[in-house]
Amino acid sequence: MGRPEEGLRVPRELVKLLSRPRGRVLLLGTVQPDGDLLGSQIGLGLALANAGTPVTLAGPHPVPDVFRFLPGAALVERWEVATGSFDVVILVDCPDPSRTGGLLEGVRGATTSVVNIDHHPDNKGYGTVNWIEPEASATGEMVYDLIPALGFKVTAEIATNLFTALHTDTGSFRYSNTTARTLRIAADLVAQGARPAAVAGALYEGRRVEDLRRLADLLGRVEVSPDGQVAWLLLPHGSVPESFLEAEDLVTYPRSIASVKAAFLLREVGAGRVKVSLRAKGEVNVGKIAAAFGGGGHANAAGCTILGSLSEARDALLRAVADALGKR
Ligand SMILES: [Mn+2]
Repeated sequence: MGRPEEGLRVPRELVKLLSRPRGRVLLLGTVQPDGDLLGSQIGLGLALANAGTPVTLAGPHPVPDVFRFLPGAALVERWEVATGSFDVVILVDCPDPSRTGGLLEGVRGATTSVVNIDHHPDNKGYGTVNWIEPEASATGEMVYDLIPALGFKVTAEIATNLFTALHTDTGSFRYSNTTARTLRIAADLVAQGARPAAVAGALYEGRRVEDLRRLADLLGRVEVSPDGQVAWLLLPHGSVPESFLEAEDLVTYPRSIASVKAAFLLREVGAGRVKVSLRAKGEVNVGKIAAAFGGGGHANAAGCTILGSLSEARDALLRAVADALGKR
């Protein structure tokens, strides 16, 4: 099987910059890296390394346990501070440089080329070269087209990383961003060595017994609005371990209720700060709601941080969703 014919147009300056990069090259991640970010970062990093370009992979947070199965995950260094500048810094799936936790400022010298490859519609365009494709289901789809455009090969290890990127950002090929092209790319990645059952097993069947019991307890605490259109889960500070949150996409459970049009997960992360994950099914644009609170994201998946108590944050979001549904 060949590559899907309707590939993305890779900007020429990007091809020029990355096919034979000069100097020190860094692939830089963000706080709370997800499967799309890591799969894209490691997949592109391996492709460059295999072609003879030494690369450094780093990010402000460690690779979550659930993604340690990715071939090459051990290459990703965790940096608290940046030590010295790089000539080329590549960011994937990163809409806002503040998500690098200050690392981009630390590695960006006067002549550094910053490459910004992303599918978030609200990307801030902070790169020297920006390639933004909001129609792509995952940044992994873009890297899939970029690697052959650079003249590099996709190995089984790279295919596994990119397949995981598509798999996680499409909710296992269930969400509305899943297109014929997404599935053709996934099929091609399987032909090139990605193993769907192994990826799904690593992502969803690695629970410990106590994690399953914790999940059962949390599902019992999902709340639903009287009209059934909004559902949410409140997590008080310190109530759930970080590794559990990284492995479980908890907000998908309130979203899974038939009548629900918008769902959110509210997580108290410290004194008066609540981190919010928002999900929708097409009728409500949660990217706009998140943006109103200083965050951002996609129409059906977004996030923000709200200052206040859990109940204050919940009430503010319920008002915002009611507005979006035209109910006030
Ligand atoms: Mn993504």
